[in-house]
Order: sequence, then structure tokens, then C-alpha cells
Amino acid sequence: MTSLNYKLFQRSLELIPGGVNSPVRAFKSVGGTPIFFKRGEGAYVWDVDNKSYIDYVGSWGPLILGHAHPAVIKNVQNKIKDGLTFGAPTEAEFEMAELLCKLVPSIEQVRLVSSGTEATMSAIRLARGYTGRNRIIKFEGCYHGHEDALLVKAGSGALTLGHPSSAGVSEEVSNGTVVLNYNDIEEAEKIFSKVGREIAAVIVEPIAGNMNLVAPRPKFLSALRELCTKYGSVLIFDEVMTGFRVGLDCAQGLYNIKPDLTTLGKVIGGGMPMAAFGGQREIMQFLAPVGPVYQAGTLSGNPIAVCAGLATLQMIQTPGFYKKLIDSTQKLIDGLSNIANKYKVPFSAQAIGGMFGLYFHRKIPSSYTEVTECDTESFNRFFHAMLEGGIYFAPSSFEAGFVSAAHSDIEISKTLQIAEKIFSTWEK
Ligand code: KE4
Repeated sequence: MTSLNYKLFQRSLELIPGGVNSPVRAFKSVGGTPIFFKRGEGAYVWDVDNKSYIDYVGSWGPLILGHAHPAVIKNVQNKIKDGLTFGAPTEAEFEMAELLCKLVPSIEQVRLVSSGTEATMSAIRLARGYTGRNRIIKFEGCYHGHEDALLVKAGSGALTLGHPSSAGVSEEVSNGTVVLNYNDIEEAEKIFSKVGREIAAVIVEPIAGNMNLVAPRPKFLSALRELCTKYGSVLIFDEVMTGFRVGLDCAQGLYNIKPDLTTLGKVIGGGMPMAAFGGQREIMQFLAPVGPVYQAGTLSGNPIAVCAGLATLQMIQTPGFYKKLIDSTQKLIDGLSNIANKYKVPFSAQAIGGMFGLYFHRKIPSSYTEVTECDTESFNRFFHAMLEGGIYFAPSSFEAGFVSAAHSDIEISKTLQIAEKIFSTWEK
């Protein structure tokens, strides 16, 4: 009997390019057709055929509390009765600004937007306006949303689909972007010694989560900090994914580096369209309506999205929240690694905070090149076997995975049981 997932997908293909509203959802690299979800609760999602899955995507990171958390739903329900949007300042967005400035010390002023792409696009423009320079540095495999200047050797869906440098991005734009190798300090030092005074900004995922998970090598981030300080370039930490995912003080707190600007998204919206960028007051004051750098948005700071975010940010401040999240994530990773090793499957994994990477390679990759040496075909086989078993991992070997506060020992054990069944009969 043809599943409703499949029927819906065939119909969607007619009216939506690729049948999806964001390419990485299309199952292009793992094969098969996407699952259409209809409900989520805690660590679980249900598809339109009523099959349930333990969810390790969490909408690509926002759902750190799990699906439909009662506190988030209640906050949104209470607020929505007063209207959805005003296109004017509201108290809720001031509360969000106050909270972000309190939780992220490097943020002295902040502007709310509706997506991570808007946040990074605006941060780049602000850095160019503030420095009067044009060139920016990004790193191969890092993804910062689909802003033209950043869709050069990008990660996530661009990498998944094999087009890291998108069509439609003009030469003039991409020529302003210098792409370096993540974790390669010497290369960054060499470039800065040559053109440092032309560099408006370095934008970096402090923990790369869009070429699978790649952790920063010791001194990589501090080297970028020193270079930006020395040459007057703006250091932008793109924490859209890592912000509040790896700890209450984000990746910048974990590694004790103070960026000039930070972009945030995902968790701060609690599942609703909301993101932000902020940092040094002196830089932020270049933004309209105070300064010459224009940036705007009809639904920026939307009060309903802000309420979902505020409820989420309140919950993650409860004592012991991150210890439990980190313990659950580590239990998953250790369990998967031990089982793979038991059956001699070439596999490794790592976790940072509530995010993780799975690699079909004996060695955990620390560069984009090493990620491309992982066995994608094995990942795809593992992905579908787990999916069959009711476990939903990201449908791409170039994405990180996410655990939520709703994942208990029950879900972790169930996941490991399914993995054991798969690895015990793994054809090498
Ligand atoms: P959005 O425009 O998708 O809200 O955020 C863009 C973005 C910016 N920076 C980082 C570090 C990000 O990870 C993202 C978006 N992440 C992807 C998942 N890897 C979103 C999933 C998708 O594109 O559908």
C-alpha cells in the first residue's frame, strides 16, 4: 500500500521545487523520499502514516526542549489572543533583547530578525559598513544561510546537494569572499599578512555543524580573534546553531573567545521564525535608524515568535538543564561508538553540548577534507535502517544531530537497541 508520505511528496513535486521548502529536507543525498510530519511531542514525531519516530533533528536545532513543550505552547497561546504582529515596538522584544544581552556578555546591543540568513547577511553588511572594507573570510564547509556572499563553498544543503557554490551568485559578489580551510591557522595568518587591511570580517561557525560536526582545534578561534584585532577586522561568530545549544554561554563561552558580533537563531526562537545579531555597541550603532547601514524586516521581533523564544530561554536557565542534556547526548554517542566497535564497523562519533556528529570513518574528522573522506554510502544505509526502526537522524551525512531535554534514557536505550540490530548484521 503506497504510503501517504509518498503520495503527498508526489503531489508536492508538482507545485514546490523538489517538493520541499528547504533543499536539505529532500532526502536527495540519502535517497528515498522525505517524511511528511503531522505532529510532534517531546522527543517524538509522527508522520502522516501515523508512524512515530524518535527525533534527533529537532527542526535542525531549535527544539532544545523537544516538540510542543507545554511552557512554550502556553506562552504562545496566551500571547496570540492579543494579536499576531504590529509592525511597531512591543515589550516582548525588549524583554528578549534584555535577556540576550544578559546571557551573552559580548552582546551589548542586539537586533532581532526572522531567520539565521537574515542575521548573517545583516552582520556582514554591518561589518562592511563599519570598517569601510569589502572582503570577507569564511571557511569551506561552513554554512551561514543562503546570502549570496556566503554561498561560496558552503556546507549544509549546498554541500549535501554537491553545489557548495550556488548558481546565481555573481562573480562580483563571490570575488569578495575569501574561503579558507577550517582549523587551518597558518593559512589564515598568511592571508591576513597579505590582505588583512582589506578584510571587513571573518565569519565562522565556532563549532562547525554544517559539514557534519567539526570541532575547532585548540587555538584556531583564538588565532582568528588575534588576527581580527590586529588588522581591524570584525570577528563574527555565527552561533545560529551553537547558540544555547552547547551551553548557556554559547560556544563563545565554552571557548572563552569574545567575538565582535554574534549571530543567533534556532533555539532563541523556540521553533518559531526568529533570529538575532548583536555585539559591540560601537558597531551596532552603525545600523539604521542610528547609522548608515540599512537593515529592516516586517516581522522582525515578532511578539509571538519572541514569546516562544522567551519561554525556551527561561527553561534552559533551570539548574542542571545542560548537565542532563550533555549526559544524554554523551550516552547516545558512547553507546553508538561501543556498539559499532563491538561489530568492527568503521564508525566514530562525537558530542559537544547537545549536538553530535556521526562518522563512518574510524577517525573523527577535524577538517572539511577529512569529512569528505567519511563513507557517505554507509551513512545513507545506516540512516534508512534507523528510519525503518523509528529513529529519525538528519537526512544528510553533512549535518549535525541534536538531542533535546525531552530525550530520556528510554529514548536513548531504544535508539541503541535499534543500532545494535543494524550493526550486528552490518555488511562491511
Ligand atoms: P536559517 O536562514 O535557515 O534560519 O539559518 C541559516 C543558518 C545560519 N548559520 C548556521 C550556522 C546555520 O546552521 C544555519 C541553518 N542551518 C541549516 C541546518 N544545517 C538549516 C536547515 C535548512 O537549511 O533547511
